[in-house]
Amino acid sequence: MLNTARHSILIETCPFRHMIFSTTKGDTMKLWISIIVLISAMMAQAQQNTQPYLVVYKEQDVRQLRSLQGSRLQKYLRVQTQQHESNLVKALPEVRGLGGNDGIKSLWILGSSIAQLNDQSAQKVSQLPFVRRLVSIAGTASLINPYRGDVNVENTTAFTYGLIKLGMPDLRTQYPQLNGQGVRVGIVDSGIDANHPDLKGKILYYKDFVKPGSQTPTDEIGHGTHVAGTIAGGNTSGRSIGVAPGVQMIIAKVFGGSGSSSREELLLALQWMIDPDGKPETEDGAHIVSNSWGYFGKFNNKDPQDEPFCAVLNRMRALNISPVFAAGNEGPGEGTLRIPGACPDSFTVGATDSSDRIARFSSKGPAKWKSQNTPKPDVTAPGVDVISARPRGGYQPMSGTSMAAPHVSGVMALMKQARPDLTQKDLETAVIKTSLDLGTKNYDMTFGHGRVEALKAIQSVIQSSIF
Ligand SMILES: [Ca+2]
Ligand SMILES: [Ca+2]
Repeated sequence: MLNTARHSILIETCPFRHMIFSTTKGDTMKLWISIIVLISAMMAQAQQNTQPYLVVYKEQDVRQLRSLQGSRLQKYLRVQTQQHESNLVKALPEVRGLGGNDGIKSLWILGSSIAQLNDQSAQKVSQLPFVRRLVSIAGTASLINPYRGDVNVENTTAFTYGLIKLGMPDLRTQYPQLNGQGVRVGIVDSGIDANHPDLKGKILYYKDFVKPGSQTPTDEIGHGTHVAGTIAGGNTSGRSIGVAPGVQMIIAKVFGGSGSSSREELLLALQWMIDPDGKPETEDGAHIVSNSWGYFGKFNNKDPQDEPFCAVLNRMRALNISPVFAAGNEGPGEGTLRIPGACPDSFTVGATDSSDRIARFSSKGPAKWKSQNTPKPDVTAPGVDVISARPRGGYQPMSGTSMAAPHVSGVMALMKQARPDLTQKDLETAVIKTSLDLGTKNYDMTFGHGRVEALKAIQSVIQSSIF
């Protein structure tokens, strides 16, 4: 509310004051409203010129940072980032609120903040002594759009063909207690139908990045529900659709009806998976994060350490989290991977069909970075005509590497339950070593190390034959 003194100063300094005093009270009000609208429009214009940047702070003790892992690393990064953030706001208070948001957002996992900056403020921030550099994170990423699966795909067996390929019927017989219980799997996707009979009661946390604050799980396009079904779905229909029906899911809804999202929200969603309740002292983060999205484009002008998503995946590994990513549906050409599936720290999955042939659409390696070619994908899994859950009940077939990745996330969950003492990296190594070699002998850029075998992977860690 304006007090009288301030009101009079505003009028005295207003360039339109003569007009104000020569008009009636009603006209004065209209004029003021016009001025406010004009100023708002000008401010909006200025804000439109902002773009999201990663403000990367200088690390105070690089040696200490490299020596830390797990919760100690998390604590160190949070404290350091918080200190830098308060220094940033002290030095340049105007940074807070630029671009119309509530202020800068902490991306502590990278010792960074996300800030909306215009050219002028970006220049100022980059010159602060505690800022290492600014990285633009403008742009979007999209769900890896599935192909509609064959509606005539057989639907009478007790397991989907994908689960049969992995060896799940025998696994369930030999290890009936293995269902992923006690393991937390994160899914960054289009949300979920939380009331689907095969998924009900399995959501530990849900966060809506599309409509912040919305508590009710939703999924407009069905992609996230399908992925969740392959990881955690039960068998209420009489057929098992999920690899690990006992897991608890941590759902980040980042993709709305358009299937596209800002990179900023995706970085924040990956970070949220580490500490969903916002309390670092409670260990409630995801052990595995399943991702069926990415962005496609040339990235041979940079190296992974300069790509924020690759840097986040590297930190997730240091926190003992497996980031599983779909390779992309841009095959069959070589070098067609999406980011983050192309990042060295991604556990990247291509798609096969019911005859163990590569899906034509499955993206192939290598990941062509500026100074290195990274061999990808790591493995393949069933991804053609996969039947899984559909929003509002029921089931539907979909095809894509989006459908292959959750099979692998589910297998990792079973392994984590069987051997919680092993690191995620150990479990991935076991998945690789026990996969079925396809295509040319040994590793190739089409099938990776091979098509995943759940039963063999479990046997290898339980018997510790490779550790
Ligand atoms: Ca926590
Ligand atoms: Ca091979």
